[in-house]
Amino acid sequence: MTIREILTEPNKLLRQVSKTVDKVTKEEQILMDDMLETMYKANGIGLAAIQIGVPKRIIVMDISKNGQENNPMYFVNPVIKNKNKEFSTYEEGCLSVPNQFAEVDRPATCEIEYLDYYGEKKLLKAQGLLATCIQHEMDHLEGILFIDYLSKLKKSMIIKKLSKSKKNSETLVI
Ligand code: GNR
Ligand code: NI
Repeated sequence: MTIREILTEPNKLLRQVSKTVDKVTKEEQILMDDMLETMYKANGIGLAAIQIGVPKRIIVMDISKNGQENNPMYFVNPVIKNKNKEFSTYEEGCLSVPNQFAEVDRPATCEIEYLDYYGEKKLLKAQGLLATCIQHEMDHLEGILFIDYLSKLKKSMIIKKLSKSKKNSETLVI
């Protein structure tokens, strides 16, 4: 397994719409293994393939608590079948928007149809953090980041901060 670099905003690749996977092959399984390892290393609870620069409709997640046994979840070509009319609010973060957090409203529950690690069709009924996280990840497949739901001012402040810290880290390398 390989740890891959996580792309951070601003980066045009993160705005790309990811492509449907024809078939879950060994190649996709290796990608999912790498994504999971990369996500664990970064202390994240979810990761979409585009965050490591691969525009495929693939997501990995693990929302198990620290100290609990790992519970990796794999989603290929996920589709939302049902969304609650009621919303709930979570403070979200994103590995591609480092160190920035903000409250986002999303449907409180949802049902997702997807292919699992072995290419088998599954249905997941999600609520709570699971529902929030899968919706956050599915946004990545459309090139959407959580900061897109914030006011223009908040969003531009965050992008400005991230651009600055990117510039600074470049300077350190030189
Ligand atoms: O690690 C993550 N935590 C998180 C917290 C609240 C809502 C969504 C998330 S997903 C995020 C990892 C990530 O960026 N996935 O794309
Ligand atoms: Ni994210």
